[in-house]
Amino acid sequence: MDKIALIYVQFPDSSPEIELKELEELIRTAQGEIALSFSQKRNSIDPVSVIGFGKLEEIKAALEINEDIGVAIFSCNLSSTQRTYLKKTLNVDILDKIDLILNIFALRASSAEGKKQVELAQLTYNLATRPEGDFSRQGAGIGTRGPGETKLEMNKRLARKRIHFLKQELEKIEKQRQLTRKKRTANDMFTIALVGYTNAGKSTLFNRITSENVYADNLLFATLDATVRKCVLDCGIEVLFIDTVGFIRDLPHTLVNAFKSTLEEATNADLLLNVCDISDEHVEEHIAVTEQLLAELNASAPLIRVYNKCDVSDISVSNSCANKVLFVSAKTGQNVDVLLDTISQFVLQKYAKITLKAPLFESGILLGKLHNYTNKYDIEYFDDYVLVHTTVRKEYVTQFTKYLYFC
Ligand SMILES: Nc1nc2c(ncn2[C@@H]2O[C@H](COP(=O)(O)OP(=O)(O)O)[C@@H](O)[C@H]2O)c(=O)[nH]1
Ligand SMILES: [Mg+2]
Repeated sequence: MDKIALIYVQFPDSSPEIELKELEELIRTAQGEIALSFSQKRNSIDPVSVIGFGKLEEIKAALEINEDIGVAIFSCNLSSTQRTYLKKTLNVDILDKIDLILNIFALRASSAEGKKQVELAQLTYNLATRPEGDFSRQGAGIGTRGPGETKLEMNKRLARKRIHFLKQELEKIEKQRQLTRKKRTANDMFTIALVGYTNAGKSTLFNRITSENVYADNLLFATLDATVRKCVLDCGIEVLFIDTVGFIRDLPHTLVNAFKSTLEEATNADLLLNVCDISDEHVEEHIAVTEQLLAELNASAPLIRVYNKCDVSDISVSNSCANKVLFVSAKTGQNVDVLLDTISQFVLQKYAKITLKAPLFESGILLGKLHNYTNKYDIEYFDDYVLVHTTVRKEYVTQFTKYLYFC
């Protein structure tokens, strides 16, 4: 965890409560810990000191006492001049909200394309907002994370070349994608992605669902990626749950492509849970934005709207929409069982219970083949044949036509 000083700048039209909550969530997601927090009301940003020279002195003094804080995050966008001055005065790394968001994307980008998108966005933003001397620092902590192979000593000239290269590469990938759509591999598990705005409660719901249905080898997944966990549903089928970064309020337009790359797992999911915060007055707008972007990304999986935080809301949302609607509380656990039942029903629609019959001498071949699709089956031995009871995705049933005894 990197220790952070958060500096929130409040303008006359700000909604401090919501904005601060979101910043805190973003910092947590970026694996940072807020050690000090400052807030300053301004009508406009000072072109040099951002928050005023007096306030800056106060922060400087506090940072001198708290030597373990290495990063200051400002809630407003910073120019090159401001960064230079702030860094010189405060003597810590200076980041703004966009840097923070890009850091999170860098952490989450997993595909080659996603990494390139994020690197492109980072380089473009850095070029526009950083002085030459403070240009490129790639490392492990907040503010220094990058997804690509960016050289440590990169300067602006190299950055422009790299941006040109990345754009060309991304164009190629885009053309390629139009030719080949991702094919499902045989042993792909059913995946369920939690999407929606930050602060809607995705991670809380993710933890509630996956900790109550923990699977023994979850640790394996946990070490690989804390945002993917394997569970066994009550219906007996193994599934993967994926937590996503989530939509960020007022996401700058320049980051949209990089943001989309963080949703790539979601676009391949078999089922989407659009987690919404029912206590947020903008909930309907959030739903619309989320579902529209998913459509743009060709995420064709069925979607369940999950209205979360029903413990703190007495709004009765109309059930008129065509999609399935569920009211839950990730915090108290209310209705989470109903949600899991609904998920099970979706999953079961995709799977078939089958019984296979093979002569004893062929049972090895049959099981070998079955292992490509599932590790869960019951086997009954008879004098000269075996019966194998199992569950596979419906589209694979035809692979076993020869042995099909009961379906
Ligand atoms: N009252 C209430 N608060 C919740 C509920 N679910 C999540 N929260 C809170 O909402 C905040 C954001 O939750 P989080 O899971 O981090 O949201 P995410 O950004 O969507 O992953 C946290 O402070 C949670 O404690 C809920 O069902 N009821
Ligand atoms: Mg989260």
